[in-house]
Amino acid sequence: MAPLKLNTKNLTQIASACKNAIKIPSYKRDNAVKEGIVHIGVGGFHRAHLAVYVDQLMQKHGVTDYAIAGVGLTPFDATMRDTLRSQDHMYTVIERSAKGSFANIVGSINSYLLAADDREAVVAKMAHPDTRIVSLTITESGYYYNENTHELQSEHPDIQYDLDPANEKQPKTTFGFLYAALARRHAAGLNPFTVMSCDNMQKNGSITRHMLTSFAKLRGNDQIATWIAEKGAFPNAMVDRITPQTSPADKEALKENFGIDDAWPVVTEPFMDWVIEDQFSDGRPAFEKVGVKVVKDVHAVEQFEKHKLRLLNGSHSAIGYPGQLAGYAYVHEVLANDTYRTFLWQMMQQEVKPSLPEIPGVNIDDYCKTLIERFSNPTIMDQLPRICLNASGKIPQFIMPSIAEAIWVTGPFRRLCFVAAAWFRYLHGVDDAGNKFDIEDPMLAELQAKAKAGGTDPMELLSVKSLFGDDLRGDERFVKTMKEAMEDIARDGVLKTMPKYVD
Ligand code: CS2
Repeated sequence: MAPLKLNTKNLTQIASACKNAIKIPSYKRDNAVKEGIVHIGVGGFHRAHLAVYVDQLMQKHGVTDYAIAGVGLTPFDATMRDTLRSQDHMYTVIERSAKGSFANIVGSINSYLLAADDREAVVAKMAHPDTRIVSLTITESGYYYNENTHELQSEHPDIQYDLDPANEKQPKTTFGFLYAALARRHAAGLNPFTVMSCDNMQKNGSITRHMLTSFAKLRGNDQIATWIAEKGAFPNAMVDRITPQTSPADKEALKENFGIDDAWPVVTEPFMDWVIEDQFSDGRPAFEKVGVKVVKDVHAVEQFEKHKLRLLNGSHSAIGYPGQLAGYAYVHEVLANDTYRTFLWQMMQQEVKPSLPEIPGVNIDDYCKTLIERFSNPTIMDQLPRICLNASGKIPQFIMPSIAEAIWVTGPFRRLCFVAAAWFRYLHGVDDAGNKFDIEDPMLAELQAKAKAGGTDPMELLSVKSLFGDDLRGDERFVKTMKEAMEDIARDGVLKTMPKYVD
């Protein structure tokens, strides 16, 4: 039988055609529900994470007030708009592991707005009384956060544009939209919505709070800035689910195995996790009913964030940059190399673990073992270029803090330096076999010029203060280790060099 196009009309037929081996939404949608969450940045991760938790709330717990209105801020999001509209905003989540492939159709995204189509409509949606939460997956660069000063990049042309009162109805950045909508809610006597960051950043909520209140102050509106600071809520959170980019083969497999024609399904691992601080300014759904850890103690959240960012995302960087130089394409391929796997294990155990806080009930060694298993999952085909994307927002978050803490306690850090050195080499855009590859990074032009000027001397790149601050450059042991790793990689390549970094 020909595959059935995913849409509301075909839903029951899809379920019966695959003998109900697929979960479909049986809850109310469209005008029968309220859109309590507006989400900016509907990509693979959001569709495999928050939207799945909300789907479970709607499916199993009869929640009707927190359906999601998706928002896309970039022109590239037009494809997501068209795809979702053509499928009544539904899509398939395919979970893959050694146990097999499981498909769920998710219906928690109820509508979608592309900012470029109508910016005012996005502001109005956020300002609507039904909206209780605005959630974000806008990547590190979407926060305009200066890692060195910890302040908003107020000179950035996008922020400058949004700070001009003449543009208040036509914002460009997340903060422009949040500010315009919150000012409108303030005038209407509503509560501020909760701004819920779902990005991989230590203290993601606190950073969002600081960036937004700084924006409001610079906008010259102290009253709104104070109202946001006092009445607003910005929960910190640790989010986790490995979600590769969807490939054409994934769409074909869905047609073949489940008879579903979905223009943009999501492939992910079975594992998912979310720890969030219980700070909400205008209500929230009972996330804990679907397995989310909603915790009162902000320090506990920060500890979970630290574990996850430094062990999972840090290891991903260690797989990504050296792995791409070595010519690998997928995460599981890297893990199949014994030396490389040992390198990762020793980096986590000897160089990252010592600076991590103990969390009651969490065994770090078990956590590391689970990570090795998750990375080794060959069925999800997680792409190295995905892991390597936007490194300037990742290395300072995932690798440098572990190095800085190892420096303070004179602990070991040469493997972490190897990863940073591999990134510096990666910035040349050529792998160890001489093959060119593409790099996506908002700071690419500046960083690539410095990588080329520096050669095997790390000082050129380490002088980028917004990424590395001022302190690291002054540590002789660190600079020497970086230089050695850069020379090793330049001379012999990653795979020949790696045994030197394994005990
Ligand atoms: C990855 C993350 O892009 C990256 O750097 O490490 O997307 C990672 O897959 C998720 O954070 C897993 O929760």
